[in-house]
Amino acid sequence: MKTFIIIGAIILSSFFGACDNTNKQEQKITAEAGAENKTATKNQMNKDACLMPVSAEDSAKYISKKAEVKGEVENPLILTVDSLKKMNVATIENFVVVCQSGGNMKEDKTCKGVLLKDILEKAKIKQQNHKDRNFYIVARATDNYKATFSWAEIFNNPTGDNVYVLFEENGRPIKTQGDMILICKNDIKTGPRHVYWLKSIEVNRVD
Ligand SMILES: Nc1nc2c(c(=O)[nH]1)N[C@H]1C(S)=C(S)[C@@H](COP(=O)(O)O)O[C@H]1N2
Ligand SMILES: [Mo]
Repeated sequence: MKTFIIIGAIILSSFFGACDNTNKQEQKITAEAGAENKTATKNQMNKDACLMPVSAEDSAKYISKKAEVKGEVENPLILTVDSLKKMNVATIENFVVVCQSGGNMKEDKTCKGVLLKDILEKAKIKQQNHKDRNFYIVARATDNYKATFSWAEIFNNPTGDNVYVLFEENGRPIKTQGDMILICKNDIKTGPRHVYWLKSIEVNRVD
């Protein structure tokens, strides 16, 4: 009789144990679904934010006529459309801005700009020696939107031949996103490192 009771208790406890487990699994699945939903909502919100047209009022207050090149450089520069025109100007064809969410935001048949590499060579990064090459470069806009590049990307990688400061789109000066836009033509999604209202290019050394 005693044995039966013990066996019965074991069976019962394992049954409830299993139930408890199932419950936990269900809870976990519900939590995961919740997180996925949240990510989906967030993605949608990001997409909406990217698709939101910038009002004329906002662009008027954010437009920047100058872009400063500063930080760890020997010759700080102030870039303007006119100063860029005096440099080695390249024409870029069929440049498409693709948001991180996947949407096509803008297509330029043709645009004109100067390589960031040429600009930084003119500003001359303060390299103390051959191994002093851990710099990061921040392209910043007046609304504090920013994109980051590394020294190696610009000076020791094909990306260096794809990063431009634009001053003209489709044969016209850049108006609402003006005066200059920094782009990285070979990025998978070109939206994130497309910095309009460009106001500075800062060179920083990694400590
Ligand atoms: N200054 C600034 N640049 C920015 C942004 C911004 O909010 N401010 N948004 C970025 C995002 S998320 C995308 S997808 C593209 C959109 O470019 P478009 O406005 O030309 O379509 O610009 C990028 N550059
Ligand atoms: Mo975006």
